Amino acid sequence: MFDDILVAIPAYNEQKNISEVLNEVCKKFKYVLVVDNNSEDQTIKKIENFPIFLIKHKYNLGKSGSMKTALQFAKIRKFKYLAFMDADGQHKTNDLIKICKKIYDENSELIIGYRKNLIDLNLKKRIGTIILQRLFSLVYKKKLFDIQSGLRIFDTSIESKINWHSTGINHYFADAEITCNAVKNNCKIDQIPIEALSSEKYKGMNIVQGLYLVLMILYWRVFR
Ligand SMILES: Nc1nc2c(ncn2[C@@H]2O[C@H](COP(=O)(O)OP(=O)(O)OP(=O)(O)O)[C@@H](O)[C@H]2O)c(=O)[nH]1
Ligand SMILES: [Mg+2]
Repeated sequence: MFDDILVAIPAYNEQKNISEVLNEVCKKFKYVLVVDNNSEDQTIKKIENFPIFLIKHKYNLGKSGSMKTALQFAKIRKFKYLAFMDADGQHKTNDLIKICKKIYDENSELIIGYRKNLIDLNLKKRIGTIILQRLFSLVYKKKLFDIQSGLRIFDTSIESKINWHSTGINHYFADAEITCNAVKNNCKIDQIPIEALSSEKYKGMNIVQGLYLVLMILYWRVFR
């Protein structure tokens, strides 16, 4: 099972979390790729004994760049599906399994794991997520609960439909851009609830990035 799925984990300075994440994921998935984004800590050392694919960026290309690398690798190795999960321990392997099963069952093109425990997020993040969700529904005429969730899986054949450009300071926006492009191009999308750990130690977007994302959501709707 899951032999046609590549699980990609973009990682940047995750020495504290990456071993635990890989411990769980490698038990359930045969093909796991870590894209190290030129980490300055011991991330690489922590993963050297795991049976995974590893690509190391010589320069930091942002999360978006790591996702591009993963997609290129998945296409070259002919994986039908590409799943993403974060390296910081916020996503659970059980939820990864759920989105993978769902894409098999529903024959969807994109499955997004949405954080159902928004209540656990701090007030700033909760309000930000709700505003984004409302704006998205209004502009794209589709109800999705968590457009920028990092836990997702898609069929690699939709590559040209979801092609994302977020780089530089908005390198966090790739997930949201993929979602917007997929909706605009009528991809078959489903979503399922997931747990997502959140605490003060997690950085998240600041208010300026949040406002920037709002503008980008409008821009993608009009110009893509
Ligand atoms: N910050 C950052 N993260 C990267 C980069 N490249 C890959 N990542 C990984 O991208 C994932 C998500 O990054 P986070 O900074 O946790 O962003 P987030 O999960 O949206 O925000 P939080 O909820 O605050 O954790 C993590 O697994 C990072 O290791 C990068 O260049 N910068
Ligand atoms: Mg995180």
